[in-house]
Parts: sequence; structure tokens; C-alpha cells
Amino acid sequence: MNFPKFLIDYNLHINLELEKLMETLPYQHTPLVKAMKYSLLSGGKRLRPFLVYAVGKMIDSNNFSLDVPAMAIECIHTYSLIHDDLPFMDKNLLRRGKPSCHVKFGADIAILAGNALQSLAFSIITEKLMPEVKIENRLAMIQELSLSIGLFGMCMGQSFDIVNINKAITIKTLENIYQYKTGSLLRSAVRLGRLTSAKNINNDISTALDNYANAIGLAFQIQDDILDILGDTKKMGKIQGIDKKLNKKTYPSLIGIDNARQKTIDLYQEAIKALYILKEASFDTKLLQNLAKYIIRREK
Ligand code: GRG
Repeated sequence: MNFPKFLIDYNLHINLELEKLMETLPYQHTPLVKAMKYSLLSGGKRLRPFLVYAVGKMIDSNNFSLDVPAMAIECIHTYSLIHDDLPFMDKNLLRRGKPSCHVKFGADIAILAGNALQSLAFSIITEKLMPEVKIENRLAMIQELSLSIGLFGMCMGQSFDIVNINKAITIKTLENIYQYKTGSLLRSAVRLGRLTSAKNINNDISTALDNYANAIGLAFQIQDDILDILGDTKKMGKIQGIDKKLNKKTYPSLIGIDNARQKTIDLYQEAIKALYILKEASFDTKLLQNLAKYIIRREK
């Protein structure tokens, strides 16, 4: 499958699956469910689901089974965006081209919508049909996600980010913040895709996939920093300059925009190198290669 077609087809597919999922929820007319649907179904690149599908297709998983972790990871991601936008966090008024969840529904409902999306992610992994996925793999998915979004991942990253506002930090500290805040969820997408496999994936392959994920995770966040300076609000659907306004250190603010760009290229090459082991084991890595390129070239 060619890459542009993959992006279009799987974007349509995941959006449809998420819509169907939201329609199954009770209490449709409450502000809580309306806020959950408003944020989850308001577009977004769906990069994390793409990673689940790309890994799953590469290892020959059942397409039907991939929908569940793909939806779960997008629910978690949307929760993190809702909370990240709140007045006590990054204070974003615009998200995915629309007023942020708290602007539309109020901070109280927005907090609850984020919480409910997070728990929905876990409940669907326990109950939705995933042909050929072993029970122990469902459990491993839950363990992976719960570790990557809490104290050992995203929330810790966000807190590192907050405590370092207004401080002089090194590149190493910044990379650490990014690996926690953004990288851990992207790595989870890759790991969840792998866990849908009915086969045993050996440790070398798992490690190679983790190396790929770590490289694209960091590249993704650096590109986000670059777009926060050079991006177009209309294209991105969010307001630029937030990092500077909050006095957050970013890759371009520490080493300059050209060096930051070069770093994304180095990380892209690192990601491609990590895929060699998979190629040698006869996996078709084209989708993952193209996703890595997409991450560093994206304009939104
Ligand atoms: C628990 C109160 C509380 C808050 C937690 C977890 C959290 C707040 C924030 C997570 C950190 C975060 C949102 C990092 C930013 C990562 C990032 C660059 C997000 C944008 O992702 P895209 O570009 O967005 O994939 P789309 O809209 O395309 O899905």
C-alpha cells in the first residue's frame, strides 16, 4: 500500500471506529459525553493510531484487533490534550482548529471528559473483541499504557516540564522531559501494535521497535517545537508561540532552529537504522520508514 493512501484510508477508518465507539456510550445528552465526543472526534492527525496500524500490519496482525489499541491510544492522547490546554496548564484556547474543550464546556467538565476518556481507553482493551489476541497480551497492553501515561511517563514528563519553567536547563534534561512527556505514549503505540500479534515476537525485534519509537518520539517533539515558532495557526489548528509565552525551554531555544532541524534529521536516520534488524528478519518496514519521514516533515 502506498503511503499517502495509507494515511487517507486509516484516517477515515479510525475516525469511523471512534465515532462508532462514542455512539455506544450511554448518557449521550449529558455535557460529559458531549465534551468527550467534541474533543475526540474533532480531527487530529491520528499519528498514534497510525503507528499501531503500521506495526500491526507489518507483523501480520488481524486488522480488526488493531482497532482496539488504536482507539485506546487516541482516547488517551485526547485526554492529555484536554488537560494540557487547561488554564492551570498550557492555557491553550484553540485545539484542532476549534475552541479547546474547557473553552466550550468549562474547566470542570473538561477535566472530567479527560478522565473519562482515559478510563474508556482501559475498559475497551478489557472488553472489545480482538481476534487472536491472547489474554496475557491484553493484560500487557493495559500494563504498558498505564505505565507510559502516569508516574513513569506522560504525567511525570508534564510535571518535569512545569518545574523547569523559567530555569536554565541542559539539552540532556530537555530530552529527558520529552521522552517522558511525549515519547512514552508514542512508544506505547508501537508496543501496542506489537502486542496484537498472535506470534511470539522475539526480544531483538521488540528492542529494535523500541529504538525506532524512541527516535521518532524525540523527533516528533522537536518538530513540534519548530512548528510552535514557524508553523501556521490555520494549518495547525492551535496558536503558535505558547512555549515562549510560558517561558518554556525548547530545542530551538537552546540550540537554534537550524540545529534543531538537523537533530530531527539525525533522529530520522537513527529510526531508519533501528529498522535494519526488522528488514533482515524479512519484515516490510516501508510504512514505518514513511511514518518517520512524515513526522519530521509535517507542517501541522
Ligand atoms: C493529569 C491534570 C493532568 C494533566 C496531564 C498528561 C498531560 C496533562 C499532558 C501531556 C503532555 C502533552 C500534551 C504533550 C504534548 C505532546 C504533543 C506535541 C501533542 C500534540 O500531538 P499531535 O500533534 O496532536 O499528534 P493531534 O491534534 O494531531 O492529535
